[in-house]
This record gives sequence, structure tokens and C-alpha cells, in this order.
Amino acid sequence: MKINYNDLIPNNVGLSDDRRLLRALERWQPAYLNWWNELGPIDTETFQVYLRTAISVESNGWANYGHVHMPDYRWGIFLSPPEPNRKIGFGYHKGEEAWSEVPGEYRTELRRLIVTQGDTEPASVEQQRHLGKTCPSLYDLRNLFQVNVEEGRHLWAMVYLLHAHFGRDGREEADEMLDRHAGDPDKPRILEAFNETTDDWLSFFMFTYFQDRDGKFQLAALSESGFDPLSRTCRFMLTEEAHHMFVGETGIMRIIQRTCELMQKHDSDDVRPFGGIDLLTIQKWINFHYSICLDLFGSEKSTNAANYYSMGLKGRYQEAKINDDHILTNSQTLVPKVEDNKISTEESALLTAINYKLREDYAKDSQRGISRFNKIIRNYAINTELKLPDAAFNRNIGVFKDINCSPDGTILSQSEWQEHRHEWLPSEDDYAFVRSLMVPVIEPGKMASWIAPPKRGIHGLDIDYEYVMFH
Ligand code: BYC
Ligand code: FE
Ligand code: FE
Repeated sequence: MKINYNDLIPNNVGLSDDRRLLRALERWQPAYLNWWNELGPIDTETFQVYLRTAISVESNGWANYGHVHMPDYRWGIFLSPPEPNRKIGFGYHKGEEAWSEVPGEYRTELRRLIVTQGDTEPASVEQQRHLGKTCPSLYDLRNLFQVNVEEGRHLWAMVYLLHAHFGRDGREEADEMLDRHAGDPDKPRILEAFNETTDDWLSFFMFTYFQDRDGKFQLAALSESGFDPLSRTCRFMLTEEAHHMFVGETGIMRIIQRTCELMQKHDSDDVRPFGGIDLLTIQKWINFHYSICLDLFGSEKSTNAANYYSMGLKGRYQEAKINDDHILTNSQTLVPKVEDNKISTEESALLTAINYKLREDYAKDSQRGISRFNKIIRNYAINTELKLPDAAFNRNIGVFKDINCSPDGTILSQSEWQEHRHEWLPSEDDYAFVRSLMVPVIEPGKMASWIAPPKRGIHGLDIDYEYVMFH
């Protein structure tokens, strides 16, 4: 379905036929734009950015590319096309028609899931708002803004569901999305990782590699939802998520490539004097970002997750491809436990281990890119491997939260942890060093000292294309 850009709010949900909803969203829009101007990417009013915008949601050719004057960007509401006769795939209601309206008895739970999902989207924009000032290239600057506008659109997607399906309290929740802010001591974002700062580009690429990947897995689980509007929204969001993770993965790969070039050229592991980021520092950033993202999956055992599943609101990753009864009331699985300062496993009902299973799927997916990173390092005949830390490392949620562990999963005493933690996690000095490299490079085609050029430009254009024009 084509999207009508003559509308104030481009959409493929027939907004013009629903005057009340349209008016409600038009009332929310100025608050959103205020928020974007105050807490979105700073000082971009005059920028023209080569962006990809949705023009249709069909799988073949939904995207349109061109320079957009930032203040003219239009955030729209797009749902993937409905699947005819879609049935609920799991839980008590397995096999019933998918719901096009909110089932009254699950209203609170559904709203909570939508609010939690929605809250992360503007949070990420807030976290990344200063990065434009220190971009390593115009190519990267454009990718940052592409990610930011799409995260803004993801907020629109959740706000649409709240306005269209939850009446007054939905509208109130939509307003609150713009009241909470990343890192705000009084009104923080809901999930912890979305209150961290993202002040340097190594963190940005780690964010889009690890944190957007949580987005992929949570959206995939929500796209299984029996509530069809949520499912269709998430399916379209997932097409955008793939690009965010591409930005993260290729960004990290380019940094590693540059590091390896410098290591080879200077025959040294310490490439900091040559303007590169040493592999140990990259490993510390991996350790930090991966461990805070594991917290985003909640506790290993969760009755919330069991309820969401049984109610048919949130499924598992690729639910339909799993070969079981999709009801799970008689299934067991092993989950980690910590007892007497030892890590082992215990039996748990599979239903309460749904979050843990999703986290395991996430871990597997995260490892794929790490293996590709190591291939680059091997190609330079360098004898170092990057690794994901153990699930017990640096955790604040779940069974590991009260113990201290090394990245290989060995339990440490408090004093051992204090003594060694900065061998594994970024120290103030590490942050200061990485920040010292963050000087803007805005000449088309040029790259900062610490990152290799991308393999190719965007949408068939050259790497030295003027992806961002400043006036
Ligand atoms: N921080 O039963 P539990 C994205 C709370 S990222 C703070 O173990 P449950 C994006 C929890 O609320 C995807 N609190 O797990 C990426 C509960 O509170 P109550 C975001 C936490 O309930 C990059 C209690 O602890 N989407 O899109 O299943 C850029 C016990 O929880 C945390 C979603 O997350 C935490 N980390 O919750 C832009 C999907 N973890 O009930 C965007 C929607 C748990 O005791 N959310 N708690 O008051 C959910 O499905 C669930 O809320 C969670 C975990 C999976 C997050
Ligand atoms: Fe998002
Ligand atoms: Fe994303």
C-alpha cells in the first residue's frame, strides 16, 4: 500500500477515515516535535541528510532515498500488510482468530508491554543526541541520523497503538513517553540500559550492535502477538532494525580493521599512540554493552513472561519454527542458578523460562558477529580473539546479580572484583582516551584515524558522496 505524504502524518492505517484518532495524534505531534527539537540530535536544523524514507510497506521497494531537510522529516505510521485469517500461535488461545481489538481481560498487560517497548525508542535518540558533533565521517553521520529518525518512528508506532486502542489512559501513556528521559534522576527511562550515556562512537556502534539486537529479539517476540495490530507494527519495525544492526556490526568491523592495520604497521599491540583503538579496549566495550543488554531480558525465571505467553501477547523467537505444543504447560527446561557461591543449573517450568530462552537466542545471534570480527583479526595473522563475556559477568538483573564474576564466569570475592574490574570494563582513563579520538571529520570521503572506510557507500553511491549537507 502506498503511503500518502500529503497527510500531516503519513500513514497506511487509514487515519483520514478516523477523525477522532487523527485529531488525537495531531495533538500529540507538536509535543513530539518539541521533544525532538529539545532532545533529538543537537544543532541539526539546517542539515540536509540523505535518508531512506518509507513510501510503501510492500516487501519489494518500500524505500525512497534522497536528501531531506531535517526539520521537514515526517514521521509516519506504517503497519505491515495483514495476513489473511491469521491465527494466534501459542498460549491458551492458540488456534483462535488473532485479535484486531485489545482483549479486555489482558488490557493492562498489553499496555505495559507496548509502553515498555515504546519507552526505549526515544530513550535511544536521547542517548545518542551529541554524537553528531564528533562523527568519524559524513557516511557515519548520515547513518546516525537514519537510525535516530527511525527510532523516532518506532515511538510513533507504539503511540499509534496506545491512541488507537487504549483510549484515555493510552493517551496519557503516550504523553509520558515524552516526560521520561534517558538518565534523568527523577524520571528515568524504564529499562536500565536506556539510561546509560552514549557519548562516543565506539559506544554507538556497540549500542547498535548489542542494544538494537535486543530490539530485534523483543520485536520478534512481540510480532508473534495475538493482538494483530501489535504484530503488524513490529513486523514492519523489524525491517528497519536490520539496518541498525548493520550499522553496528560494520562499524565495529571497520574499527577492528583499522586497529589491525595499525598493529601490523607498527608491530605493536598498543595502537593508541597511532590514533587507533587497541583490541583490549574494544573487548572492554563489548563486555560492558553485552552485559547490560543481557539485563534487558529480565530474570531467568519470570511469571510475567509466563503470563504474557499464556495470554497470547508475547511469543518466543520464531515461534512457528519451534517444534512443540506452543502451550508449554507440561514442559521443563534447565536454567542457571547460584547457590552457596556456585553457579549450576536447575529444572524450571519452560513457561517461566521464556525470557531466559529469548536471552539464549540473543546470545547465539550476538556470537555470530563476534566470529566475523575474529576472522578479520585472523586475516592479519594476529593472535587475539574477541569474546562475549559469560552471562554471569557484570549483571544487575536475575540470578547473577549478587555475585561478582570474571568474563570467563569465575566467581570472585568483592576485593578481587574491585582489583580487576578495570581490566574488563572501561575505566575513566579508557573513556577519556576514546573520547580524545572523537574529533569530527566532515570532509566527504575522509575517515577518522581510528576507523577504516566502509566497503561501499549507501544505495549504490560512492563513499565520498556528500551524505550530509550542513546548509
Ligand atoms: N530494567 O519478570 P521479570 C529496543 C523489571 S530494545 C528495569 O524478570 P519481565 C530498542 C520488570 O519490569 C527492546 N527493570 O521480566 C533498542 C518487572 O517489574 P515488576 C525493548 C526491569 O517482566 C535500541 C521485574 O523487573 N522492548 O526496542 O518479563 C534502540 C521483574 O521482571 C528490567 C522490550 O523490552 C530492566 N532491564 O520484564 C531503540 C519489550 N528487567 O513487574 C530501541 C517489552 C526487568 O516487578 N518488555 N525489569 O514491576 C518486556 O517484554 C519486559 O518488560 C522485559 C522484562 C523483557 C523487559
Ligand atoms: Fe527501535
Ligand atoms: Fe533500532
